[in-house]
This record gives sequence, C-alpha cells and structure tokens, in this order.
Amino acid sequence: MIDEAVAALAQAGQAGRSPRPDGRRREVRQLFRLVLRCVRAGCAEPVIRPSGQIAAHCYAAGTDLAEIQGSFTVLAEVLWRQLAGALAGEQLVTALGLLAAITAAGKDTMARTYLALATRDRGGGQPAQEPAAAAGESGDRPPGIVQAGVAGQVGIITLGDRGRRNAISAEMAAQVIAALGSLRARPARAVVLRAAPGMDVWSAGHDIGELPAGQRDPLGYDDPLEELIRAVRTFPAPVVAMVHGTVWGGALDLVLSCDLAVADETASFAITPANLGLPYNITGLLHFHGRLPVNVIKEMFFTAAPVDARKASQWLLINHLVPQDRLESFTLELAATMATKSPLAIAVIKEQLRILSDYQPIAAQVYERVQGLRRQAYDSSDYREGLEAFAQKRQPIFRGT
Ligand code: KGA
Repeated sequence: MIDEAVAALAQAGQAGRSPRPDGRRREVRQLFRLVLRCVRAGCAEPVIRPSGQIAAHCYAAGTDLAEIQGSFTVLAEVLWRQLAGALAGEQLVTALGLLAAITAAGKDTMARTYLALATRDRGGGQPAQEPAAAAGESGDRPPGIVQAGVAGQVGIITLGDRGRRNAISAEMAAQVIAALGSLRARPARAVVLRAAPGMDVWSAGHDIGELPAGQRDPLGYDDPLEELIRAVRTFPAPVVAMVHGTVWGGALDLVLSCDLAVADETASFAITPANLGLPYNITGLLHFHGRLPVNVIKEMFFTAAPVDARKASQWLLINHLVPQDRLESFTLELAATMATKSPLAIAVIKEQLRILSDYQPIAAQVYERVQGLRRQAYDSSDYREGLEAFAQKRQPIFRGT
C-alpha cells in the first residue's frame, strides 16, 4: 500500500519537497501511521497535533501548503480504494466516513497552522496558537476570544471578545476556524455559533482597523473573514447562528452563510459597506442574492440601517424568532435534532446546495468589468474617508470621488 501511495504521489507531482524515493516513503509511512492511529481510536483526534507539527516544519522549509495537503489527499485516495475493496455495506460507509473525517481534520489543521504562522510573519507579532488553545478544550489554558465546547454531539462556538464587540479580526477568524476544525475532527454533528452570554452585540463585523487602507481589494479571497465564511459553508454538518444582539457588516454575511439562523427580540441586522465607502465583494453579494429578494438586499445595502428581529423574520433573514429566555434551549434542541439524522446525507446535501448556489457562470470580461468597478470604489477618497471617520469616531463626509 505504501508503494502504491508513493507511486501515486510521484505521479501527482506532489512530493516535490523530498524528491528522493526514500524521503517520499518516510513521509507516506508517517502519514499512514497517523491515519492508522485514528482508525484504531475511532476518531480523527490523533491526527491533529502531528498534522500541525508537519505543517510548521514544512512552513519553515518553505514548502507550499497545497503540496503537503496534496500528500494527504493522495494517501486518502489510496486508502479509499483499499477500503472499498476490503469492506462492504454499513462497515464500508463507517470506514469511509472516518477516513474522510481524518483527512479533513489533518488538512484543516495544516491550513490553520500555516495561516497562523503566515499571519504572525506578516507582522501580527503573535506567536502561532496551538489549535487546542483556540478550541478551548484543554481546560488549563487561559480562555481566548473564542471558546469551543460540546453538548452531546452538538459543538458550540462562542465569540467572546467583549471589548471589541466581537469585531472579526484575523485572530478571531483563525480561532473560529480552528474551533471548527477541532469539532469537525470530533466529529460534531451540528454546530451552534453564538456570542458570549449577555453581549448586546453579536458581532461588529469585519475588524475595520484590519481593512486595507486603499489600492487593494478590501475583501479579497484571502481576507480572514472570507476564509471564515468558507470554513462555515464547507463544514460538513449544519452550522446554526444563534443571534442575541446586533449584527453588523460582514458578520451578517457570516450569519447568512450559516445553514440556519435563530434569533431573539434583541437581534438586529445591518449590512454597512455604504457607511465605509467599501465595494462589497462579488462572492459576498452572491451570498445575499442566494438568500434574499433583490429589493430587500438593496434596501439593506443602500440604507445600511439595522433591520429589527421582527422584520428580519418576515424577510426570512432568520429561520426562527424566539423569546429571549428560549433562545438557547430552542437553538440547542434544533441542533440536537439535526444531530440525530444521517450525518452523511446531511453533509452531502449541504455540499450539493453549496456547489449549486456557488455555480455562477460568468464571462471573463464581465468578471473583469465588475472588478474594475469595485476598484474605482476602493481606490476612491470616499473609502479612505470611511475608514478614517470610523477610526476618529465621527460621521464620514462622502463626496463621491
Ligand atoms: N472594527 C474594529 N473595531 C471595532 C469595530 C469594528 N468593526 N466595532 C467596534 N470596534 C471597537 C471600537 O472602535 C471600540 O474600540 C470598541 O470596539 C468598542 O466599540 O475601545 P476602542 O479602542 O475605542 P464601541 O463603539 O465603543 O461600542 P458600542 O458603543 O457598544 O457600539 C457598538 C457598535 C457595534 C454599534 C459600534 O462599535 C459600531 O458601530 N461598530 C462598527 C459596526 C460596523 O459598521 N461594522 C461593519 C464593519 O465592516 C464590515 O464588516 C464590512 C466588511 N462591511 O460593512 O462591508
């Protein structure tokens, strides 16, 4: 099997960092041992820490992230074929599900470690965090700005940066992505995303201080909030936004990217790029477009005004509006119900819906034209004014230039 994996890796051209065959064999053995440990344990947990170490080692060696993740994919494909040949029926489904969880957890951890190291080296100055710290599961670490816990088979991720009103910084995004990775490995069958109890802001949206000051796409593919939204949309189980308090800007994109949303009467929802002079990104607009009628989208984007919970319920921004004292129990019950259903069927249906709603054939010229229009806005003095006004705690004065 190891020979087959080595050959497959060579064929895929994904073993570039260790070109000698014995180097490849060592890597494959190392990954293979990890996978076997997980299979024996019946969960993906044992793959997490070593995957982080492998990623850190490769980062230091200058190896591309795609290359190390590619090794994992090739190994999983080889194992997949072996399992499919050796098992059948329910046993095969269980084994393949476990293999998928192991591969996903390994690749997730690698990506998170890489991201944390790259963020640190880009000038964040913070040491890279171990994934467990972000998931808050070790019990002996100081709590981060994000905590993760479990109730039965339901994972609960809590945004708890009270001082910054849960503004989504690169650090917060990385911690939520890490928590999702750890819940994926467990595996949790549903996840609730919430703000810490008592907060009256669910999230103040993108950390405005971390938006680029102009001449660069403010919401590019690698933006931390975009990465977080993708992590939620590709999480292989339902993610439920439980909303108490106000939701601002990109945080609304995050709520709409969750599979369901439940809110209480304190909730309100505002999408605010017009307050910043910021040209929202195409992917983000599509998230709104896939969920809401265009007149609602326009009113929300053009006024940037908060929509209260009652109206949000009428406009179908949320699935359920419940009394404040029922919010937690209602949301957990809903998540627990989904957790009893077939996880494979749910994961597949969620992925199909994501693929179908992301499918937007668009001509290259049209795409370039839209990007050109957006560039006019983020290169404008209005956008700089929007950022400066926020930093100076005053109303912006927009001139349309
Ligand atoms: N980014 C960075 N810092 C923020 C922040 C944000 N989005 N929101 C709040 N803060 C900081 C704020 O500067 C202050 O810092 C602290 O959090 C408490 O906020 O203590 P400091 O250093 O002064 P504040 O304003 O004192 O709290 P509040 O009076 O309770 O008011 C809470 C709200 C949420 C109403 C207020 O902070 C606010 O309006 N925040 C901005 C909301 C917003 O417009 N978000 C949109 C971000 O843009 C976005 O997501 C995108 C991509 N978009 O719109 O296109």
